[in-house]
Amino acid sequence: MASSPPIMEHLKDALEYILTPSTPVITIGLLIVFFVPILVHFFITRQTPYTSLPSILLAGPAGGGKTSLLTLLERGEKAAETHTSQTPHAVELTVSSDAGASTFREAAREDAPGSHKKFYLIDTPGHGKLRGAAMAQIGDGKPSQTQFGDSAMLRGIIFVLDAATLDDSLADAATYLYQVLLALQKRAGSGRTSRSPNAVHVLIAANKLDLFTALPASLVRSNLEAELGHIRQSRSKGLLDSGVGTDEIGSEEQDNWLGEYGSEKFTFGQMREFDVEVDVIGGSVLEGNVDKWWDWISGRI
Ligand SMILES: Nc1nc2c(ncn2[C@@H]2O[C@H](COP(=O)(O)OP(=O)(O)O)[C@@H](O)[C@H]2O)c(=O)[nH]1
Ligand SMILES: [Mg+2]
Repeated sequence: MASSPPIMEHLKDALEYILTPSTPVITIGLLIVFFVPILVHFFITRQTPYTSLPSILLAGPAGGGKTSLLTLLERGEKAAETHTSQTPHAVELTVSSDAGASTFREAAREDAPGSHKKFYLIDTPGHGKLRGAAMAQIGDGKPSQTQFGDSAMLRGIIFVLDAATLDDSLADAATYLYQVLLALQKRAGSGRTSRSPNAVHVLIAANKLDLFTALPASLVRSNLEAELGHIRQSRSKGLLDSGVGTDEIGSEEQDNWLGEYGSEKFTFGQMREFDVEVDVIGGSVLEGNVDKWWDWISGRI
C-alpha cells in the first residue's frame, strides 16, 4: 500500500503544475481572459441582423430632389443626372455626434470624432401610382418586416418638395403629404392600445432655393397648411354639412380627420398631439446647402 493509485498521482501533479506560476499557464490564462469576451461580442453581433438599424424615409412628389439628396449624402458630392426611380432604394449612412463639425460632410466622415451611429436612408418613387412604396415603409406602428427592415425602426420622414414650382403643384404635394401625416396619426393611435411606437417626425425639405422663383420656408409652410385644411374640409364635407352633431358622427370619421378634430384651420402644430413634430426647412441640393437637414437627421437617430 506504499504507492497511492496512479490516477491520484497524476491529479496531484497536474494541480501542482497549474498552481505553480509558470509562463505557459499564465499565457493560456491571459488568452482566455482576452479572447472570450471578443468571441462573445462577435457571436452576439452576428446574431443581430442589420435590419435593426434605424431608418429615415425620403418621400414627396416626383422631381422634388429625393434621389439627388440621397446621392449627395451618400457620395458627398453633387449628384449626376438622376433617373426616375421605380422602386425603393436604400443606402447605409453614418452620423457622428461631433458638435464641432461645420458641415454634414465633416460630421459624416468615418473618422469624425464622437460616437457614430448608422442608419438607413430610404429613397422612394414619388410618382402618384408608386407612392404605395413609401406608405408601406410607414406601416401602422406594429413591428412588421418591410424591404428595409422593421417599420417600427422608422425615425423620421423627409418630405422633399420643389419650392420653385410649389405654386403649380401645391394640390398634388399636399394630397401626398396628407396621406403621409394621416398614416402617422393612425400609427400613433394604434400605439395607444399596445406598445407605443417610437415617435416619427416629419421634415418638410423645401428644396431648390437656388432658383429665384423658390418660395421661402415660411410660405411653403403656410401654403401647405392652408391646402391641407382644404383637403380635410372636402373629405369630411358630406358629414359636416348634413347637420349631424359631432357626438353622432362615428369614430371612424374622427379617425380619418387629420389633426385636431373639428378645428376650422389646420396647422402642423395640431400633429403634436399624435407625437408628430413637423419642421419646414429650406435648402438646395444643387448648391450643397443641406446641412440643416443633416442636423435634423442627426437629431432623430
Ligand atoms: N435647381 C435645382 N435643381 C435641383 C435641386 N435638387 C434637385 N434638382 C433637380 O431636380 C430634378 C429632379 O431630381 P430628383 O432627385 O430626380 O427628384 P426625385 O424625383 O424627388 O427623386 C433633377 O433634374 C435634379 O437635378 C436643387 O436644389 N436645385
Ligand atoms: Mg427619385
